[in-house]
Amino acid sequence: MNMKKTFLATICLFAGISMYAQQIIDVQPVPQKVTPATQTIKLTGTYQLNGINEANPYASEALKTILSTDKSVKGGMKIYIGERGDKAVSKYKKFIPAQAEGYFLRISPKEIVLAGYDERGTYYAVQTLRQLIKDGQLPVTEIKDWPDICFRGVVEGFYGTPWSHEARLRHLKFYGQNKMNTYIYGPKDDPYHSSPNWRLPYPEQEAKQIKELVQVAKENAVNFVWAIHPGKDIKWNQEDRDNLLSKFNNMYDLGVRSFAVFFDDISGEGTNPDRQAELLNYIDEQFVKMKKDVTPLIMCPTEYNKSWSNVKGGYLTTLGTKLNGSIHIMWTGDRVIADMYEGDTEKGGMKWINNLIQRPAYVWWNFPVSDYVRDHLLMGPVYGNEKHIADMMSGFVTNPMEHAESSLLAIYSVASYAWNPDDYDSMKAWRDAMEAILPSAALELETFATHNSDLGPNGHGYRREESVALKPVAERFLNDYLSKGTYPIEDFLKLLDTFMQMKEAADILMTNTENPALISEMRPWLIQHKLMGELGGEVLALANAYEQGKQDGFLRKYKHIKALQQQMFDVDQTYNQNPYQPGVKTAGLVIKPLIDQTFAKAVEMYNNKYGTALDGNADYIPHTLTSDVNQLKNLPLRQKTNRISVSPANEVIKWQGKGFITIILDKVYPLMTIDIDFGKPEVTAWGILEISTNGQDWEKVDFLQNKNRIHANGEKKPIKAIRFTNTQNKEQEIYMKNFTITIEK
Ligand code: 14T
Repeated sequence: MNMKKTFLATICLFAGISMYAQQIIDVQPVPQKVTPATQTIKLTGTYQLNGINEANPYASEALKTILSTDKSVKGGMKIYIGERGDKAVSKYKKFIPAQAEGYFLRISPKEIVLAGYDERGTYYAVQTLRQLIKDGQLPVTEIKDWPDICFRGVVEGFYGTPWSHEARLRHLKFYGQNKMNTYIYGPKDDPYHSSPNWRLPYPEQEAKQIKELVQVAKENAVNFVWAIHPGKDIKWNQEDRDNLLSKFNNMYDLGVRSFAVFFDDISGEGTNPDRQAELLNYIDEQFVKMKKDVTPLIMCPTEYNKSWSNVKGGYLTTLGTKLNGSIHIMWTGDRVIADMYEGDTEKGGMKWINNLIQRPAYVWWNFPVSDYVRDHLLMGPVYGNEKHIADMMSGFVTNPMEHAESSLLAIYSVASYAWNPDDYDSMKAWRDAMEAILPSAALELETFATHNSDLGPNGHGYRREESVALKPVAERFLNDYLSKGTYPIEDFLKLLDTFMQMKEAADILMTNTENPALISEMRPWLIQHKLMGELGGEVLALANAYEQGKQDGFLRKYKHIKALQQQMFDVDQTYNQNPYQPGVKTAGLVIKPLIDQTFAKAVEMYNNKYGTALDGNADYIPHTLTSDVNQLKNLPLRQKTNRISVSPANEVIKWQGKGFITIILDKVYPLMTIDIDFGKPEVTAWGILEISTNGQDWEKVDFLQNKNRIHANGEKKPIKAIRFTNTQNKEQEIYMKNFTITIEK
């Protein structure tokens, strides 16, 4: 520093200003326009608060909390807060971006200005200010900011245990802090949301909680959207119209001012688009527009993704032409689980759907929802949605996991994406999120999350990257090891370090007390993760013992590895025992295959050299599934003791004429029973069940069907394969609810 600068810095210090090379303005979501800061100011502790009583009261409240004072002191640091049109900020009117929810924030040695385009804007200005305070200092800067997507938030729309009331309260606060303005309440398992009770008012206790949620949402600048799911049994008559309106009025009395009607996941009469449109327009005209303070309706169509829609059938076109222009239509993309892209009107993407529905779609993004891969925790970075498509959607909401606290990781990134997609940085948002959720162990959380992001094979075919930095190392190591039985020492050491880090991170997280709700959700996966790290280390030690020619050392490690594998199996069989995808899977994409293959190779080499017959199998499933039915062929197989089953899917499966599904066992077993549930009666009319002893010659099996359940007795016949075929030429629509083979082991 030269003399002049020192002098200046000294003066600044006295004035409570300090000079910095260039302050980094670190705000999430990334603001649209920021002037870089070259100096900071110190918060003085006394403030002259101008406009505090006219501004959005929740913004004022938040400001007072941030400053830890509600006193306005003459001569204190000058703060101006308010909305465009308020006296306190009238001088700054021309700086306020003309955008809904936009704001102008100025921090200068003279004053702090928080000027919103509207009430939300002011609230967001305060949230930005909150993020900028570091160690009692503020950067001198000007920010002009606004959201690129109108509605940003979360739809609690998954199957499984709905979030607790406490979790929802915590979430609403988090949304406000991260500039999300929407929470759509639509848990599939709330009977008052769906059939049979959608017509009835909530019981007292639930009503009270919803009232509280609405209030807390309001305090945090969030629209609480209450969704109804009436399509399973709705009658298209005046009585049910009245029922629906009276339920909405009921919810209105609890404070709800935003509404949605979901027609997803139904069949029969309820799916009629003309009727749906008539009903929605009726609600729009008789309720939404009459009330004046109710926000535009949102609807989820029956054909809510491209793969399920039949354009010729005209469902979406009908909604597009008939639904009032103000009604939003939700959309999950080209498939149930899909990322958003611009596309075109022919092939798919945003343009495709917007063209049909004649308005920008309201995106329902099915990530990180894990209700179809419940043995996985999805904690990886949020990526995949294109950046330049903000003006092609009216909203962007994420459907999260039933694990509320763990979902905040992805929600944080979605908040960042939906506010300013152009400046969204997936990795930065992900790391910042960990800092926000678990500051005391953000690095350990990153280690854990790095290896808990992929979903594993699943019926929707949606996958995520995992263990990205390690992947090239793992590939090189495996390549060498499997082909030559040797490995580069650097790779060995890098892997060893990774396995150690996994163990450390798991231990540190398991004992963390900063965020007990998060840790308790993660606990089964933490236990499994620690074992995986340990297993990895021991498999490397095994490889090393072989290389060194240490037979005793090898056998010792081998024994330990078998014990660790058994423990991991036990964890998988003990924790998270839901009926869909029970168990606990971690690090499944890169690390587990690496460990398993290294183990198998080391054991194989050992067996060859010493003439032993040690078992080098890890826990992979030895049986295989084949099918020419698209929606069946990727369904994973599972084995639990002596029961081998096809992983069930939620969706309607279109099973073409002559289509088959075959399960081939690794060897011949005595067959005990076969149990199938395709969610349909009278399957005999179109399908046959066959077994084979050699995988080539087939024998028909008679089965009994009771309602939807099919049961066949195997009489301990030796079998190698089982097959079910649609013998007709006609397509069948079924559900894969259950397909289980019980063998004698
Ligand atoms: F309404 C929708 F936009 C939607 O996505 N609905 C469900 C949602 O509740 C669920 O959490 C999500 C992920 O599984 O996907 C939809 O659920 C399904 C998916 C299916 F394939 C419901 C039925 C299905 F057949």
